[in-house]
Amino acid sequence: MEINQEQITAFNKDLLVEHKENLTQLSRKHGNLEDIINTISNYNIAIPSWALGAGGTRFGKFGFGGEPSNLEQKLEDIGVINALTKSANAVSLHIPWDIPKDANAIKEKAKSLRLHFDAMNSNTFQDQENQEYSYKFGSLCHTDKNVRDQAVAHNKAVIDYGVALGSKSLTVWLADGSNFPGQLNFRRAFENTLASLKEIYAHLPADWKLFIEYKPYEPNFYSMVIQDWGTSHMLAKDLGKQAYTLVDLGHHLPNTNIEHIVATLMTRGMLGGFHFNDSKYGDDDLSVGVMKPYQLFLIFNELVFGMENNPANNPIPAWMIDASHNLKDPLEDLIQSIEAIETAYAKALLIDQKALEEAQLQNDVVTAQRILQDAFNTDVKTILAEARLRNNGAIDPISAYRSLDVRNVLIKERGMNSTATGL
Ligand code: PSV
Ligand code: MN
Repeated sequence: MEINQEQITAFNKDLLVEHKENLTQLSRKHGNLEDIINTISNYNIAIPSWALGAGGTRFGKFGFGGEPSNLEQKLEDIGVINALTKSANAVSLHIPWDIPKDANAIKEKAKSLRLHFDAMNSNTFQDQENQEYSYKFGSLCHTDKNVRDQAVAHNKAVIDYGVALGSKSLTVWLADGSNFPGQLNFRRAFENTLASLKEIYAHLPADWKLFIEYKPYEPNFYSMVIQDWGTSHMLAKDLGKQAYTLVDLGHHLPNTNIEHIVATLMTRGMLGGFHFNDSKYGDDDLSVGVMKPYQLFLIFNELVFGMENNPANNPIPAWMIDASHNLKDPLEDLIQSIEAIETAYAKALLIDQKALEEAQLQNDVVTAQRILQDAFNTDVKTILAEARLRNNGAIDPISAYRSLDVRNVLIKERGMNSTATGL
């Protein structure tokens, strides 16, 4: 299914007058909003190819019909999200879940939907059919060189797929670790991982980046080889200039000050990638902003500050939604996540940075808090709607999705029992 411009324009028609009134009112209160609207309208977040089907837990999976059963259909679904939000112009592929059989044809398909390929993701956390060695006891860290070599070769192949598609980065997330004390020698596992990563790094084209993701626990519950940002940072530093740390919001122990980590990494120009999701307990992968919107806003405050004050040349991070669960229609879920991300971003852009600095220099804690909370408490729905409108997107994407009856159209096209590859 493809959504055309006439459908969006027709949908917007009834909402236009009220929207313009809201915009005038908001501008009267906050002054010129042009810069913020422009920043939001230029902002895009990659959609992972594994988030378009029904997510599951280890206890079960509930289908909802019309799931994309191949990569072409996944691209079409992202095309739908992008047509409505104008904020999702890229896909992040997971290999081998989504191997492009004909790279040129897939590239053309993406181009026709005005999409491109963001970071590639390798997978050495599951065994695949016909795979010679098992990853049961790790991959890049494994005690057996044959296993490490196989995992390195897989990552190199993922880079090659990415080159064919025009991607420019590889994200490595390892499940490697241990469940029981004594199972693994921490230092040997770290050194093996570094040596394996060096081989992968040597295969990177000169204009590529390597993102190293960390996670404190799960699927291993005693130790993870890359457990935290410090470990990721050490590895990236040892690899070279093309390697960076990737922050996934769900990959922290409860109450970790993630905004502080973001600030510290950006001070050294080391924040390369960002995975959005939300959680209450662990790596829950819930829709963005559903649990801790104030934390997300504080994180965006650091991201905005880091992008505007950037002596260490931190690249613009590769943004991706990494959420997946088993209740909502994933397309609606992704649209809600995009809106939550942009809401936090727009609110952070509203912060009066000069006044905040002044309050900090004066140690005026009360004013500093007020500046942040005033921005956070501003309703920015209208800013987001205007940003979308200027790109010919929908004023209200979820309502547009429902009024166009997208899910039922997809069910008619693909049937009730189609299933997507992924988690
Ligand atoms: C691991 O929890 C993770 O966040 C990594 O980014 C994976 O690639 C992704 O989820 C999907 O498994
Ligand atoms: Mn992730």
